[in-house]
Amino acid sequence: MEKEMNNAKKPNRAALAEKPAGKLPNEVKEILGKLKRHFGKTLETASMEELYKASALCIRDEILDLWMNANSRVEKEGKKQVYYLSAEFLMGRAYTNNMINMGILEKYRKTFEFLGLDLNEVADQEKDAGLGNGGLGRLAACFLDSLATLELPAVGCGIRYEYGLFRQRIVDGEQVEMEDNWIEDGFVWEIERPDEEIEVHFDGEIEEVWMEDKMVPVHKNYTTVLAVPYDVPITGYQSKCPATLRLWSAKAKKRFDIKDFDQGKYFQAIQEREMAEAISKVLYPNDNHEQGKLLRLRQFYFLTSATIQSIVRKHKRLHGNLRTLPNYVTIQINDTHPTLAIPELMRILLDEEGFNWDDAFALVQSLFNYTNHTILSEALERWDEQMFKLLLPRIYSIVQAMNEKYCRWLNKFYKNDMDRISRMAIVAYGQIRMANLCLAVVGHVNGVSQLHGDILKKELFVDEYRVNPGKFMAITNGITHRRWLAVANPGLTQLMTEYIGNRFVGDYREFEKLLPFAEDETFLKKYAAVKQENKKRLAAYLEKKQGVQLHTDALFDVQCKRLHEYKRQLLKCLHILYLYNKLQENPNFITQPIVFLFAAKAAPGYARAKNIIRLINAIGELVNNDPVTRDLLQVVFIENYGVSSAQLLIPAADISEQISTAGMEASGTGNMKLMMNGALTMGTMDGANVEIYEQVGPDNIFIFGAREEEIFAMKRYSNYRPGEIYEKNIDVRNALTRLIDGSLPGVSVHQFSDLYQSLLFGDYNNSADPYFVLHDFAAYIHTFDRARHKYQRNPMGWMKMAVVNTAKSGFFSSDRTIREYNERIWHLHHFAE
Ligand code: 26W
Repeated sequence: MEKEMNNAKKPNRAALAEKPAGKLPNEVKEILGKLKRHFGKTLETASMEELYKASALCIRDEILDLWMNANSRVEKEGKKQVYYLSAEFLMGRAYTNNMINMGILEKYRKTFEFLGLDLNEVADQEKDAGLGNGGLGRLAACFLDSLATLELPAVGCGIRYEYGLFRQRIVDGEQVEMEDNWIEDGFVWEIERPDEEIEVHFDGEIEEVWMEDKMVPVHKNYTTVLAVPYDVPITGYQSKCPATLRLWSAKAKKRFDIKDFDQGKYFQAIQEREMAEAISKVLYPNDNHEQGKLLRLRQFYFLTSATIQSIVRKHKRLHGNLRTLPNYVTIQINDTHPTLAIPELMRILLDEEGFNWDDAFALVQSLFNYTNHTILSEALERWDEQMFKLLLPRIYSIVQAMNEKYCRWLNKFYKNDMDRISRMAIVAYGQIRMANLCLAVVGHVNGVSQLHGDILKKELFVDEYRVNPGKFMAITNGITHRRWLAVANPGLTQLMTEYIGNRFVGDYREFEKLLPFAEDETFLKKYAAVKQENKKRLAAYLEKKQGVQLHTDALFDVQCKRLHEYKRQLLKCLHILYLYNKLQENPNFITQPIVFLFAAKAAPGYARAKNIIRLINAIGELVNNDPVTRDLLQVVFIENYGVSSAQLLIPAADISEQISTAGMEASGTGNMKLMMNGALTMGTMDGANVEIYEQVGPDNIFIFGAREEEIFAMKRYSNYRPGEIYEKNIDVRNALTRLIDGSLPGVSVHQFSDLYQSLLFGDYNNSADPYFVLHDFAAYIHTFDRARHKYQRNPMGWMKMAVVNTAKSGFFSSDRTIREYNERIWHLHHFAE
């Protein structure tokens, strides 16, 4: 085959199609076979998309061999598995990633070369699986990659949303949301399992019925929704134990009773079908803001009931007795969204398996663990008690019973401190609080960075911490360096391989071997050249997608993440307005060209966040067109930020903006991706930034702004006065004034007055500048100045810092994170053991 391929000078699909099949390389023959069987096409007639699918199906075949073998061994040998329950899995594309993990990337690159095609172009046909909003969903995806790579038996369970997170367009500077029907043309990696369908019951009422010698609750008049699992094999690097992503899809139950179709019932039947199937229709696009919608509660019960029933069913088939379940299964709850798994398992144990309360509760306690991902109070999941009771009557009565026992137990500790106990209760003031339910039950509660873990103990869950300190821990997040380096940055991967070999792909500890080369000038030059190529790659993408021409010789400053006030995209906006103002006074105020790249989706209902997007685009129009600034400053908003655009954007960055108000970003994971790809962090001491600082040391990072304790104190004593900063600091005043004085093109003077107002005066439910933007403004300006001077005056010194960042980023591999979860919580054995 090698010879054949090398001989092919100018490959041409039409010419190849003429060739007798016997003469073709094996991979080509296989692709041809898939084209024929699945699409009735030949090489000549197939579209790029069909070529992508045909080749993906070939790759899938190779994966299926490993996966089926691993699954049967895990069952036969009774290996313990982790079930990672999550409402979101932000997977992105699988194609190139799978090829790297399977060690077949070069083989396929050559195959496509032989066909006269570029592998990257084929890979571009795949739609992103965007079944998540942001950090929490992407973390779940990185974890699956690491679980598979470390060969720890794992199943991720989620919802097969027909519509993922909306696609974002910018029209006249504003965000417009469009549907993401990612599954419309088929998803090649999944396998439907109709034989493992599960019934989930909603609504109705509970009746106590006398059975044998006791009263048993019986659920009557419920409505049934079928949950159909679709399994996706998740490869790991050189792994013989792929993980499984099991996504549940909702289906209406077929009506067999002809009487149901009597007059009148026909309409109702179809309506019920639509209601049932609405459950897995669409991912809620909110990030960090829970609205308590009925359909969302239905989604979460659907996910958790189907998952728990399938775990129970499988365990009974293999081992008979549910009392041994904790020897074979451990369950991680990704934030509170899948918390209903807890009362659902209680229900099955009590109502169907004859357990008494104490035995059932003990079993449940040893099975579940909970990860918290946010301390924002508006993100904490609470349900209206009446709504909950109507939708899930039996689950409600179990939660009530849990609450009673928990409060009684708390009363032993906090004697008659009713205020505190009602704050800690699961059910109170007409609401059901899911975080409190988790705290009352699970074995371990973890935060996602060291700082976040401390805040959980000292602030958010302080009362629970006093009762049960041993439960709390912090496990710092990570990212899979396969996707975020090997797939996203082939240039750097190749360079690293040249210098330290390729073992780092499977072993994150190898990253440090790069450290000595931070002193090696030849290496630094090559590293800089890779960065430059990545800037050009991004520029080509943006030119094609948005018709924008990037200044590729500039410093690239990148802020990419969900749009949220606490992440302070507004601080960046004020910074750019400040530079604009200074340049108006003095056109030589800076001489280093800077490109400011923003990428962010705002929740469709979050008006202020959407207005900040409008502001970014208005600032872009101002500075990109002003003759004084247009050669020095360029502001670009990248549309439709998601996993695939992140893979292009992150490797091109010089500066990584991580400027959240201290204490508010639980961890951040974009910060890790950017660091690994050699961007220097401009950051507050927040989330995992603190640990990036510890890894790279003060000389290789730019830290500024109020610390968490200071923010905490200002909030507590209500002594923060942004108005005083406005009075004293003329730069703040001038930047802010641009928001309301008609300087910004394309909008009315009133467009941004809400932003101005919120910073200086606050609004109906907030104090002025609740995220301390003005407080940190001066420190930010100062620190950014330091960074741009360094970049300009000593480019090789900058590259040296960048290399230190890459070399020290191994700690942030999710392989390290998963190892910690396993050692401290799950205790799974490696597949090979
Ligand atoms: C709509 C309600 C809602 C509430 C919270 C939706 C989504 C959430 C998530 C918990 C928000 C989230 O993604 N949190 C992020 O989790 C990441 C992974 O741990 C962290 O790195 C981020 O700091 C945190 O914001």
